[in-house]
Amino acid sequence: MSEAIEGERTFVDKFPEEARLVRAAMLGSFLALTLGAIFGIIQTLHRTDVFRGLISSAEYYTSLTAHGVFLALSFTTFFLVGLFTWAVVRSLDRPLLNIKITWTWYGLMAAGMTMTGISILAGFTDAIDMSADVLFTFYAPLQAHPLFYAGLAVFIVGSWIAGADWFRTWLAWKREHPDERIPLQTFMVLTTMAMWYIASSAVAASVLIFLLPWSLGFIDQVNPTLTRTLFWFFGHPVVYFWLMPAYLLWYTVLPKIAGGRLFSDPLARVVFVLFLLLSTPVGIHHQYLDPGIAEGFKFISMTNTMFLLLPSLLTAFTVVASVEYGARQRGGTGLLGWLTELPWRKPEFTGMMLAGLMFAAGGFSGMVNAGMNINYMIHNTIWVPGHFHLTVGTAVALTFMAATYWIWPQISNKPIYSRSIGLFQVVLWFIGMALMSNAMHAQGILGVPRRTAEPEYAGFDYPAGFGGFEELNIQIAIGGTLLFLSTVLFIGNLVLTMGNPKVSGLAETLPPALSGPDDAPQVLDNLRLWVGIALVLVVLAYALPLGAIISRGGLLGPGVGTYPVWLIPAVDALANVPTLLVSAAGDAAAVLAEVGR
Ligand code: HEM
Ligand SMILES: [Cu+2]
Repeated sequence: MSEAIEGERTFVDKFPEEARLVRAAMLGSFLALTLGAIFGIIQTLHRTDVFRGLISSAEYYTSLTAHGVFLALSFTTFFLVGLFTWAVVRSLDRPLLNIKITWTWYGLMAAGMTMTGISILAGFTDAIDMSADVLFTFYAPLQAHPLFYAGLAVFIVGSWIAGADWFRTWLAWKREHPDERIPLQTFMVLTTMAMWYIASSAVAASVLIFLLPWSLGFIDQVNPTLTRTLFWFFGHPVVYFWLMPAYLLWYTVLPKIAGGRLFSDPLARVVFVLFLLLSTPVGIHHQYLDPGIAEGFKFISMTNTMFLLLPSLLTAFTVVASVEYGARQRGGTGLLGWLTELPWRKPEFTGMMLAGLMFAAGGFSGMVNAGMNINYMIHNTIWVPGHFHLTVGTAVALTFMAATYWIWPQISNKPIYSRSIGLFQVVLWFIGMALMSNAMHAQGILGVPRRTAEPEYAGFDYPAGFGGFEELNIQIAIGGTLLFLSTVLFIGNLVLTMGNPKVSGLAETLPPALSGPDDAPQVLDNLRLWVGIALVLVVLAYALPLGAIISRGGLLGPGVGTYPVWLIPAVDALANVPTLLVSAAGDAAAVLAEVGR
């Protein structure tokens, strides 16, 4: 069944240096996954009161911070920088410009995440006077050790250099191929990174200008509404930063595994451009309940959010059409009969399909989150983790795990240790998540809070509905346990794979799309235009709310003026500059007049 051709060169044969980097990035990602899953099972058993012996309830928040940071920020980002490196080098068919720069950004990202990780984990011991139990959203006035923020800054700078590395490689390719369209995978990487530069600039500003100086004691307070708004300016598009690599796999790899070809290259380009344009000006939809932001701005953000549905619906259509084409190529017929012709025994296929299915469910609960009025019903309840374990926790995480079964042999020349365990593992994730996430949604509707070590309150009973609080707790605990076991199987399988001997004949090629890039209007490849429009939309969505937040709450909180106290001498000096210039000009004129006489 495999279309691997004996003798054809794999990615690692062609680009050994780049393959090493891709492996290192993915291993970093899987280390974060392992740590995150350990905290995941600990906190699941803790909050459901199945087992509270491992951590105290105060330490719950350290565990939750570690879980959020290691999984949402570290696991996802390390995997995607590996994937993007593979995608750029593979689709341009040329090596990166300077592998030393590549290792530099990898080193910065790894160092940054290590710094942040240490600051969080130190919270478990009294031996070191350091903690960062601020959760992955690090809202002020919760304050972490400076190492936490410094690590985040270093991590983000590393990711910026990574983006520059891929842009430079593409520019070099473009000089060699002046009249060609940007290859689809590279196009996807570049649009994603353009979005990432816009989005991450806000969180970098929040960390470097406010939170880091504040935790170092240089400034006394910050404006919490401002730092939260800057966080969510980044916090919404970051979900597309995780999702777009999964889309890259669904568009370019999944159809091939299904035995077909991508249905439409132009449509895929349109989707990525739409994400670049629409994912940033919507972050305020995470702040529907924040005071200090006018309702009108929240309403605009909600409207923009609804537009974001479009590229996801386009994706559902294109990906399903491509898979159906593959099934029909393999002899599938009938309205739904073609489904039986799909390669369900391949973990990479089944994993990605189940991930896509869960994403659809996540889309529905996401619509509830996005509606300004129904959001009030589920805000800050366990419904919200129920939602994003379907999206980032499955659509993204399960796609990445499934893709590993396909990509790892090509970046290492080692066949997967056991593909049957792989298949079992992805199905187990699906079942575990169906249980855990469904029960979280149901508990949320009963009003059970998220981010709470002991959500059962003395003398208070939650209303019953879809099963009571206790019954749903059991479902969450069983689901979480299955997820943890699935992670153990994934990591174990990979470790055993690394011990396999190298073989040849593992190469896989990606076929061109049915409707190729030449059918796409040239303007789609005009990245400058799209970045320009994206920036205009950001200004339209954020200039007024940010202005209002700063004028009402002060740049550094109420009563602290509009700039940091430690900047006062510099600002005073700057304020004097015009006066000095005018008097200097006056003096000069007088001298000139004297000379001229
Ligand atoms: C091993 C499987 C997993 C288990 C058992 C698990 C369990 C949980 C539970 C029970 C919570 C809610 C805690 C609370 O609000 O009190 C939670 C929160 C969270 N999970 Fe997971 N999870 C798993 C995998 C993942 C994955 C793969 C991701 C992302 C890629 C993820 C990202 C998050 C995030 C971002 C939070 C929110 C943290 C916060 O509120 O600050 N989880 N997880
Ligand atoms: Cu959002």
